[in-house]
Amino acid sequence: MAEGSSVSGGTGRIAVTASDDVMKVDLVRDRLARAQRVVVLTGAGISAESGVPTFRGEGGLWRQHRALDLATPQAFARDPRLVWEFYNWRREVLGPLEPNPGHNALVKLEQRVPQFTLITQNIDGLHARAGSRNMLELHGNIWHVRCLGCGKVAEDRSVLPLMPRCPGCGALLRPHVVWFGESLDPSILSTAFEAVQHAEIVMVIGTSGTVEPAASMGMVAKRKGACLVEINLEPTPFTTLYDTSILGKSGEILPMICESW
Ligand code: BJW
Ligand code: ZN
Repeated sequence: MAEGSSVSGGTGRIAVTASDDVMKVDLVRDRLARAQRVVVLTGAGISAESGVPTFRGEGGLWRQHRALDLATPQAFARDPRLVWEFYNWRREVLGPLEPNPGHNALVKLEQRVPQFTLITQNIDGLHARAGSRNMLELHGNIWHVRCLGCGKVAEDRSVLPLMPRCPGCGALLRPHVVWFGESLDPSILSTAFEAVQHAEIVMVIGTSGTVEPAASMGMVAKRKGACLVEINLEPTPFTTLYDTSILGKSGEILPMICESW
């Protein structure tokens, strides 16, 4: 946690001291210990301490391209080789990376909470590697491919040729991830919103809160009366909405919250 760091409040800037943060950690831990239904929503920030570049931070560039410009159906239609080259590079970067203490703390939390749902926007598969079970991958998984012809989805952890083909029908394969303007899997999305609407506590961790529909989940939970907790390195557009916002690294804060019950 950043001692003496500050967060933008509704009426100006409020100093956050280390002792405030300790109190917030204690408060969140107590609430979690009593909760029956908890949802955790994660974004790229939770994997940052494993070495995964975030999208809107300094690591958001590949060669001269913005990562977000390549994560579109238009980019794939225009130049599938380039987009596959980009995803192959990401597979090479992600392959050796390990879950960090933040991922591991959420596994412990899942074991203690009667109804626990982890909703992640990440495609890196690190939550599953850590051992999280009841998990919804909103934006797909980089280790899965989907055939543009027959629609078959398959796991494939190799670095692929630049124009990989479906062994069944011969059509082009694409990464099984959700690009801008594409719909999320309706059954995953409805399960996620169902969990959010029934949660007593929703923790939003390491996401800039800029991408819909995940960005609205906190708001939906708030309207239903849930207690909202944010963990992020910096304030987000939703910080003032949250009941508790803890500024710092998820890999340091989550173990404090989840591992000392
Ligand atoms: C740390 C940390 C540490 C760092 N500890 N914290 C309504 C209004 C306006 C637009 C739309 C709308 N509904 C839909 C849209 C369009 C669009 C959208 O939201 N656009 C916005 C930009 C405005 N949404 C979509 O297109 C979605 N589809 C959809 O809704 O379909 C229906 C529809 C379509 C069109 C119109 C209307 C309806 C699909 C979204 C798919 C997103 N895909 C990507 C790429 C996935 C594949 C890939 O990875 O290659 O998903 S984009 C990218 O952003 C990726 C991420 O999952 C997602 C979110 O990013 P995230 O995780 O928040 O990362 P960052 O980098 O932004 O933030 C990291 C945070 O961590 C920062 O805050 C740091 O401070 C923090 N941090 N280290 C704690 N150690
Ligand atoms: Zn096929």
